[in-house]
Amino acid sequence: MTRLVLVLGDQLSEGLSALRAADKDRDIVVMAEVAEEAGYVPHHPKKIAFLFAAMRKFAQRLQDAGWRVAYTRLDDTDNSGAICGELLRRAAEHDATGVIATQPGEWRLIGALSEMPLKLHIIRDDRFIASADAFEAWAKDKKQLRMEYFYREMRRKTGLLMEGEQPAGGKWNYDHDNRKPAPDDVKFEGPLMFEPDNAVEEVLDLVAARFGGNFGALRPFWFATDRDQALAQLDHWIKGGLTEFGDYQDAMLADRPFMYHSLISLYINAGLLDPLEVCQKVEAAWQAGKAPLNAAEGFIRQIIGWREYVRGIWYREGPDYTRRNILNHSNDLPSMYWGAPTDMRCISQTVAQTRDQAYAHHIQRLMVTGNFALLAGIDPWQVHEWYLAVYADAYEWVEAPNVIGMSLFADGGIIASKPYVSSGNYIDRMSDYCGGCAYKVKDKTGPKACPFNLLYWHFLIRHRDRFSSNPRMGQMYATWDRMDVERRKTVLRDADTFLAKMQAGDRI
Ligand code: FAD
Ligand code: DLZ
Ligand code: SF4
Repeated sequence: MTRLVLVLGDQLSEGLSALRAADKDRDIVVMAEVAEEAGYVPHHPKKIAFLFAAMRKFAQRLQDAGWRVAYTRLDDTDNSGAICGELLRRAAEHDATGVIATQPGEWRLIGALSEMPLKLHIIRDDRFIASADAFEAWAKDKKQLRMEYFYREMRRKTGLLMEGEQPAGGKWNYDHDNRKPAPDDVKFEGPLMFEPDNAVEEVLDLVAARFGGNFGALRPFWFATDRDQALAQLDHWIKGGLTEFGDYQDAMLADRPFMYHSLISLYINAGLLDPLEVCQKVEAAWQAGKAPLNAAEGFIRQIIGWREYVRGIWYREGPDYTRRNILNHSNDLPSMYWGAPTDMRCISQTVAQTRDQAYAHHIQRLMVTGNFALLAGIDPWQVHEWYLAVYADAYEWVEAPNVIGMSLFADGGIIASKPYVSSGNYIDRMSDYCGGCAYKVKDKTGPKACPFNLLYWHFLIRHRDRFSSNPRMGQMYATWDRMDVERRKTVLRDADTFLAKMQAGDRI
């Protein structure tokens, strides 16, 4: 009997568990560009184009390898508009009895698939190193799920950067050597930019016609759209960017959006690169003396540590995670997140870069747009939808723990032991944004005061009951308490004025 093998847009791996479980001679691979997936948030046009182009090329690759592929293009007249609709249509067409699928990375889709009137066999996505069971076994008796300890398990499990039972160089974590302030210049030229071929051009025309109104610049389009190109980007970065990656991981420069970052998350998340192969290549570069240990360790930690950890949290916390809002924040997302003019240079730079590239690096996401959203009390659901839409690497399994948990503390501290909040000082130290800003980072009160300076205290005071007993935050409250009473009143009053302006939709 024929079965259908579902391959989603972020499952473009030849070794996908669903493909391994299927039979080339009798089963049919189903791939579909559908309005529902392209529209559940207003995805950045570059993200949609990347996925459609990569899906088309992957389908061809499967066909070349002997698979029968039923591929639906977005503009096919009989396109039902949804993954489940396409499965039902293909099942009727081919008289198929059931569906094999690798577990999707969004609860929304897991729910929809399980309600379909077809026999469904969902298989674990073993592109992740830790299975849900392994994560649960690690998590179950712990009061706090700290990434660092999980990461050590992953090091032992993979053998990456291990010397027998011991971590290479004697330390598990070299972050102490990382996180230097922004350098004057960046020696790495940035990611490889691929010229669109005819197949990509065809997709770009389609996306321009159907999604041209979404936030984000479609062109110039330069993403890799197949595995060979993605591998070329990885090798290019290992040669040129890895050495300095650790040192300047957290630094931001207005005219260098990519700094020393690898720009591979979108390729790993879509399945074009395998996380373990990426780490093994980085380890090999260190072993060959081509990269320092602090850079190799820092990078490998992001992948087998953070990436695996957030996936584990996403699955463990379940479908309601994206609705968490422990701090009861309810302000609307300001229009500056969608490109409306703002006087805050750090935000306007990060948003402009996001609009142009569907990319911002970790610290821009965490300490600029995330930090502001948290301090300004923005509704986490709206923030979540924004991040899910605007970044080319965003899928719920990775975006939600980073946004709801790490950035907004809306999960009550499952991921972060304290909220990632800072005044303008941090941004000033790590970037060149503040120099050209209409606000003054040194001003703590008054009309020119950096909004981060005002909102930082406003946030801490709003949530004093929750955070003052946190051992890592006591110092912040002690500083506040030592401040002159009048000054404290002025800070809170100016913060209120700023928030009222923001709420009224005025330019901030
Ligand atoms: P590099 O800086 O070169 O890092 C190397 C790799 O490590 C990345 O490619 C990625 O695979 C992995 N990585 C690093 N940090 C994380 C992390 N916190 N979680 C998971 N993987 C990580 N990453 C996504 O892939 N998709 C998202 O939707 C996403 N949303 C985020 C939202 C917020 C608020 C924050 C703070 C972080 C988010 N991240 C997300 C994590 C991180 O910002 C991106 O993985 C990274 O910026 C991708 O760029 P890069 O490939 O150049 O990464
Ligand atoms: C993000 C996305 C988009 C924009 N379009 C499609 C699509 O048309 N077809 C498809 O199979 N997948 C798409 N995706 C990725 C899915 O949304 C993703 O597989 C799920 O959200 C699970 O992570
Ligand atoms: Fe951002 Fe404040 Fe610096 Fe302006 S002064 S760039 S608002 S941190």
